[in-house]
Amino acid sequence: MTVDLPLVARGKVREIYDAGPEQLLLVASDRISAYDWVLPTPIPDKGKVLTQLSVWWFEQLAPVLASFGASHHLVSAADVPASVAGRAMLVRRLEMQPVECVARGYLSGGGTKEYERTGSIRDVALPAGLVEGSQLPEPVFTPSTKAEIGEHDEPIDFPRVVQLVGAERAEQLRELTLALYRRGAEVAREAGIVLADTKFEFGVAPDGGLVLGDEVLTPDSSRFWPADTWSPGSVQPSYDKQFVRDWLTSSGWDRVSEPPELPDDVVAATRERYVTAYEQLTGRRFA
Ligand code: Q0Z
Repeated sequence: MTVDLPLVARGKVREIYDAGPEQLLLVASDRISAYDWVLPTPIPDKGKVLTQLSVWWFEQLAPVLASFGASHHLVSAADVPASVAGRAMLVRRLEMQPVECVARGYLSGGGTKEYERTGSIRDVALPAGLVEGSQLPEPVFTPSTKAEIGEHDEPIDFPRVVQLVGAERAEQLRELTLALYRRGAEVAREAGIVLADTKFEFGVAPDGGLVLGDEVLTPDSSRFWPADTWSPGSVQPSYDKQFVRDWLTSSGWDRVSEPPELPDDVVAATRERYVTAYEQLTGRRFA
């Protein structure tokens, strides 16, 4: 999986390359992360499934974006180097906004902690009695800022978003994030998947227009739960990573030392989950 372009950035499971003054190449690997580690065992086709899912979502979300006078960064998933065919997107180079735009429709993880401490999430008061996994009365915008490498993103409140990007842009980010989440959750629910929450990243084009960037509505940027077993009151099984988490937990791994290799059956079952998610959501066959 070698690309003859200058490397711009490397994430846990993806790389970005310089594809000229106006474009970047985003490449999704088959690496998988769990419990803040990148595992030594790749999941075959994971990068292709996630890239193709993102491409499909960009098409689905185009009308929502257009209704806000915005667009997405995808230029082409076809016109990419042969070595990364299927797992790469050529995108517009943007000035990325320093805010991670998270929308939550269900209580989970950090959202549950915040609710238990304050009875609200960010500026939004919530009814009593919600539990891990509960659907929220309305989706909530819960922005964060990108932390230093190795740290978790830091939750921020709306006034902080205004400080970072200005009042007009902040409002546009919040309303567009919620509109994209609502549409994504509706489509996912029809495919038997609960979209508990998701993170969008936006950039600004040279003409000042707001542009949806990065990957969108993949299991790596979102919490996907199987709808048929959704049952508030405990931590919900992850649609994609549950076999991996269960196996790691039962392996005796301490989460401090280097993680062990995954067995073949866990790899195969996990690959199947990614492919099934893609096929159920898109109605397309993964090839
Ligand atoms: C996205 C990231 C990844 C590591 C920068 N269209 C764009 N223009 C400018 N910058 C970005 C994008 Cl998408 C951009 N990231 C996130 C992605 C590996 C970090 F593949 N960083």
